[in-house]
Amino acid sequence: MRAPSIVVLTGAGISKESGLDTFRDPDGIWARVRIEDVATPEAFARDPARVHEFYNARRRGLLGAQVEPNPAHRALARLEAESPGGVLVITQNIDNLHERAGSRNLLHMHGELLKSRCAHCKAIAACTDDLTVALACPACGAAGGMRPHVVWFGEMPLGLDAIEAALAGCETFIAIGTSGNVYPAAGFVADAAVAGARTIELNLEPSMGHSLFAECRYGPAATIVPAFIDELLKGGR
Ligand code: BJW
Repeated sequence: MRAPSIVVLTGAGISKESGLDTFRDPDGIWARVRIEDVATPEAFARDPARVHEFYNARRRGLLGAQVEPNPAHRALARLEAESPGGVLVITQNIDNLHERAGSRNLLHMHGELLKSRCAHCKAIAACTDDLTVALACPACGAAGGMRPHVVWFGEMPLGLDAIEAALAGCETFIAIGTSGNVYPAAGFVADAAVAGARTIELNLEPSMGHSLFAECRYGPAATIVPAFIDELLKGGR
C-alpha cells in the first residue's frame, strides 16, 4: 500500500476547544490526579475501582451533549477528503472527535475511551456505559477482567508498525496540540525529518520538541489549524 503523503499527529490540545482537558497544562488532568494512581497497569492492579472511576467520569464527559468536534478536527477531515496523496491522522487522544468530524484514515495510538478490552480473552468491544470491577466480558463471560481500551505508561502503543511505515514515506508531518512529553509519539518528528519530510508544529505554545520542527505556528488549534490547512490545500507554504 502507498504511504500517505501527509501524516498528522494530534494530542490533547486539539480537543481543548471542544471542552476536553489537556494533561500537562496548569488546569490539566495531571494537576488533579496522579499518573501513578490512574494511568499505569500497576495502578489498575492495585485499585481497579479507582481507575474505572477516572475513565468512567471521562467517558460520561465525552458523551455529554456539549462535547463536539471543533474547526480543527473538521479541517483535518477536509484535508483528507481533498488530498490526492492521502492523509493519515495518528491521534494520541482517546476521544472520538476526529471520527465524528469525518476523518477516516485514523489511528488511535493510545486507544479509545469508547471501547473496552477483556484482560482474559483480549476481546475489544464498544463501550458507552460505566465499567466496573464485577462486569463480565460480553465475549468470554469471565468477570473481573474488563478494562478501558487505553494505553497506559509502560504499555506498548497501538499501530507502531503502520506508524513507522507512514513516517518513513511521508512528505509532510504536522504535529498539533501535543506537548512532546510522551514517547514514542514525541520522537515521530525526528523520524519524519530523517525521511526528508517537511515538519510543522501547530500548538498553543512551543512544545518540548519545538526545535526539531522546521516550521512552527502558535495559537488556539480551532483558529490556526483551519488557516494552515487552507494554505496547504491552496499549495502555499
Ligand atoms: C493547545 C490548546 C489549544 C492547549 N490549541 N494547542 C524515559 C525517557 C523516555 C521515555 C520514557 C522514559 N520513561 C518511560 C518512558 C516511556 C513512556 C514515556 O514517554 N514517559 C515520559 C513521561 C517520559 N511512554 C510509554 O510508556 C508509552 N509506551 C512505551 O513507551 O512503550 C514501549 C515502547 C518501546 C519501544 C518503542 C515504542 C514503545 C505509553 C504512553 C502512554 C500514554 N498514556 C496517556 C494516558 C492514556 C490515555 C488517556 O488516559 O487519555 O496518554 S498519558 C497522556 O499523555 C495521554 C496522552 O495521549 C499523552 C500525551 O499528551 P498530549 O496529548 O501531548 O497532552 P499534553 O497535555 O501533554 O499537551 C497538550 C498540548 O496542547 C500542550 O503543548 C498545550 O500547549 C497545547 N494546547 N490548549 C492548541 N487550544
